[in-house]
Amino acid sequence: MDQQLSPPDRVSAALRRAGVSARIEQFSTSTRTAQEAADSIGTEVGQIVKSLLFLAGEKPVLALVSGVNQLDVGRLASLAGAPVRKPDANAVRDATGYAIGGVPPTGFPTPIRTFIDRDLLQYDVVWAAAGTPRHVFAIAPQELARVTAATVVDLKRG
Ligand code: 5CA
Repeated sequence: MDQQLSPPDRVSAALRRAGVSARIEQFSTSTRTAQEAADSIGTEVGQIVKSLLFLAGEKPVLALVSGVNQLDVGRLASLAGAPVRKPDANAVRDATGYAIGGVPPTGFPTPIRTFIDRDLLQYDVVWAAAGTPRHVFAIAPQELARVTAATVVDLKRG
């Protein structure tokens, strides 16, 4: 999908196709981790969306998790209906088209089954990666759930 476009432009195009007019912001400081993204943006870590890719058997599955939460991997496995494992960096790029630290919640070569952390829904706005470790976009969490066709679930450990 749109392989000739830059990673942020691919994310932007996917959002636009879904009817979302999100502005992608570029930072001179890192947004590679949830904490770094929160510091760069000047927002709460809880409002940062971690886009965590797993493999359920051979099928990619995506967990969108609040930056303050740790993913309950067992819970993801039961939702996916198969044991899940964390892919290596190459497998993440193969499935998503993006490198770790910039994996967005949408804009993939083929759709990925997605679950979203219920805790993200408490915020007016959340921030997700936009294809690189320096690009993010803001979106209402309900909109994020809609464009990713995500199932809203409790995904946190503990
Ligand atoms: N840009 C920020 C959010 S705006 C971001 O991408 N954060 S993240 O949490 O979604 O991405 C980092 C995640 O990538 C880590 O939590 C981890 O699950 C995964 N990761 C980091 N290093 C590796 C690795 N070597 N192999 C597989 N996954 C990794």
